[in-house]
Amino acid sequence: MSHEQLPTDRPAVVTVGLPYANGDLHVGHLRGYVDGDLYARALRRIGQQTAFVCGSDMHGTPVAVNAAERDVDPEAFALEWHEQYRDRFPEFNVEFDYYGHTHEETNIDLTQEFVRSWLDGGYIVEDEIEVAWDTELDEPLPDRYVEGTCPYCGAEARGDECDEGCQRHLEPGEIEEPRSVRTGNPAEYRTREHKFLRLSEFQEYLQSFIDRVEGTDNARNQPREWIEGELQDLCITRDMDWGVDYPNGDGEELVLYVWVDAPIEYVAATKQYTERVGTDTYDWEAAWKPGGESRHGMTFEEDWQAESGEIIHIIGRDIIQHHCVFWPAMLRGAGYNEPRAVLATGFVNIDGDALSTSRNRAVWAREYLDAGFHPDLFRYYITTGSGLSNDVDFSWDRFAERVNGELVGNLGNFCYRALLFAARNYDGTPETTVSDEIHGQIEDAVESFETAVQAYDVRTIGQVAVDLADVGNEYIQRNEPWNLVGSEPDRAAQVIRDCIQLTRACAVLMQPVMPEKAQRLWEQLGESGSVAEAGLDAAHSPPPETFGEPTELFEQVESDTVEALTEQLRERVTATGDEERDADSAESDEETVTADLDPVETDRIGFEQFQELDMRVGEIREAEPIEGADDLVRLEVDIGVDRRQVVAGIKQLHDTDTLPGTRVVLLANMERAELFGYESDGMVLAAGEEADLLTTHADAPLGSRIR
Ligand code: B3M
Ligand code: ZN
Repeated sequence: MSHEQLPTDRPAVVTVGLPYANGDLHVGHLRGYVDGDLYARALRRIGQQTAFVCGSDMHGTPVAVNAAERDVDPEAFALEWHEQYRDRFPEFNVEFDYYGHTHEETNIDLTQEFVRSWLDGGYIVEDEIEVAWDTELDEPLPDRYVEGTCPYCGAEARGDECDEGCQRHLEPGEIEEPRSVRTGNPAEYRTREHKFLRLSEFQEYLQSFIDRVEGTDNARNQPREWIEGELQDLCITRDMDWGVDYPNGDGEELVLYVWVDAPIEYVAATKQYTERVGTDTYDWEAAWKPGGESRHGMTFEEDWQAESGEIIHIIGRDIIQHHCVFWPAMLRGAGYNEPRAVLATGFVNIDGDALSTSRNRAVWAREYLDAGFHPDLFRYYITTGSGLSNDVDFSWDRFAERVNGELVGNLGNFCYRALLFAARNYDGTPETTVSDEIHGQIEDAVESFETAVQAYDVRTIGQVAVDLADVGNEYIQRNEPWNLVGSEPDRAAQVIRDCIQLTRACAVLMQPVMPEKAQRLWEQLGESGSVAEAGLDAAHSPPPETFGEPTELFEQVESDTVEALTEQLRERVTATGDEERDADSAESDEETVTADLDPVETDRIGFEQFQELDMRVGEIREAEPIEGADDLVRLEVDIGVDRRQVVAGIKQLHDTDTLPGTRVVLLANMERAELFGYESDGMVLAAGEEADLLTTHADAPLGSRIR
C-alpha cells in the first residue's frame, strides 16, 4: 500500500524544523531550509499545489536560558532573532509562503485548541512526578536548566534530550546525577503535578503510521524501536513562565512544553498563509484536516486514504522521535491529518570535523554572504554534496572546486557557448527542430527530475541540470559547430538548435536549486516571464526566435579568496581550541589516573604471526550512534585503499560528533561481524577503559600498514 503519486490534486504543505530564536544562523542550519525550499519549488514544478511554511521557535528553555544569560526578557530576545531569520532566509533565496513564529496569537490559540481536543478525547492525564529543583534558588529546573547523565546510554545529557549520546528525548525526572545549569549545584528532585499526553493510547495507530509514512530510511526505521516497546506518556507541561499557557485556567502556573506548540506552528503558519492569500488560492484546512467524511469507525488504513493533504516535513535527524512518534499522535488526537513523508537530513561538517559553535568551528550565513558569493552557489553545493540523510562536508576548498568545475566549467560554460554562438550566427534560435537524440536526452532528464521528486531525492533534483549540461558539452565538442557554419550550414544550425534547447531545459530544471541563476538564464534565452511559472513542459517547447549575446552565468572562485577564508576559519578554531586545551589541562593535572594493569603475556609470538595482522592507518569520515544499542557507534573509516564500515563499542566514551576527522588504526583483516543489523568490517584499535583511540603522530598516509 502506498501513497498516490505526486502531483495529486490535493494541496501539499512542505515544512522545515523551526529554528530556535536564540542565536546566529550558520551553514548547518541553512542546509534544511535550502533542502525544503528546493523541494517545495520542485513540487510546484511538477504541478503540485504547495505551501512552504515555517517559523521561529520562540519558547522553551533553549530560548529562556540564552535570554537569561544576557539578562534580557525572553520575548524581546526571541523577537530580535526572529526578525533576523525572517530577513536572512530570502538572502539565500529561501522563500517561505509564510514565515511566522510560535508566539503569534494564531499559534497560541491553535495550540490551546489542540490541547482542548486532547482533553475532550480523554488523552490527557495528570500525574505527580519528580522534577529537578535548584535548592539554592528554590526554583524548578525544566529541560535545559538541568544537565546530568543519560539513563539510557550514560552520555552527558540535557534535561530533555540526550544530545551528545543516543539522541533520545528524556522525560522530566529521568536524567541521572542532575546538576543545575544556573548555579552548578547538584539538583534535587521534588514532587510536582503535571499533565501528560497518553501516548500509549496511540500505539496501534503509530505502528500502522510508521508502515506507510514515506521519506528517508532513518525517519521510517528508527521510530520502530520506540513504538514497539512500551510507550511512555509525554509530559506536556513545564514549571515556567515563558511559553503558551496550559488552557482552561487549569494548572495556572504551568506552560506547555515547547515541543507542543512548536510543531503546531506548522499548522498555524499554513493557516496564516491562507488568511493572507484567501482560500481560493490555498486552503489550509484541505491540507491539514480530513475531508468531508467522518473518520469515525474507519480502520487506520481506510482513514489515511480519506481525503487529506500531502504533508511533508523536513527535519534534522536528531528530531526524528518528535516528528515520527509524538507529532503524529498529537495530530491524530486532535483529528488532524498525518504527515505523508518525513525527510531527516544529515548534519553539515566543517572541513571534515563536526560543526561546533562552542569551538567556533562554523561558517556563518552572514560570513558566506559577506564574502560576496551568490546564494545559489551555496544552494547547489549543499543540496548535492551528499544524499539527503547523509552528512555533508563544507570546506571553502571543496566549495571552490565544485563551483569552478561543475558550475563555471560545465553548466555555465555550456550555456554561454551555446547562447553566444546562436546570438552571433542566428540572432537567436536557428530555424529548425530539435533532433531526436537531444529530444531523448531532455526527456530522460525531465523524467529523472520527476522520479526524484517522487522519491524525495533532493540531491538528484539539484543535480539534473548540471548532468544535462555535461551531455551538452560532450555534444557540442563532438559536433564542433564552429567548423560546420561555413561548410555545412544546415548541420551547424541543427547542432546549435539542439544546444539552445538543452540550455532551455537546463534553465527549467535548475530552477528549484538555483532560482535566481535560472531566471537569468531564462532571460538570456529571450524570455520575459518567470521561469518558475513555466511548467516542466517548457523544457521541450521552442525558445524565442531572437535573443542577444549572453553574459557569463557564474564567476570563478579565486584561489586567494579560498585561502583567506580557510585561514580565517582555521585561526578562529585554533584560538578557541587553545583556550579549551588550557582549561582541560588545568583540570587533568588534578587527577592522576592509575589503571589496574594486566601483566604482560608470557607466550611470545613470531614476526610472521604478527604480520598476519593487517593494521592500517585510517581516518574516521562518519560516525553515528546506533539507535537502541547502548554503546555502539557506526563508523565509516577511510583506509586509503578502501572505505570500511565498522561498528565500535565507544559510544559512551566519545562524542560522536567530534569523531569524524580522527586518525585511527584499523585492524583491516578482522573477521566480519554483524552487530545490531550493521556489518562491521574491521576493528578500530583503542586502549583502556576510556577507549583511547590509537593513532599515528606524523603524516603516514592513509592506508599505510603498521609494521
Ligand atoms: N526548534 C530545533 C531543533 O530541535 C527545534 C525544532 C522544532 S520543529 C517543530 O532542531
Ligand atoms: Zn542517551
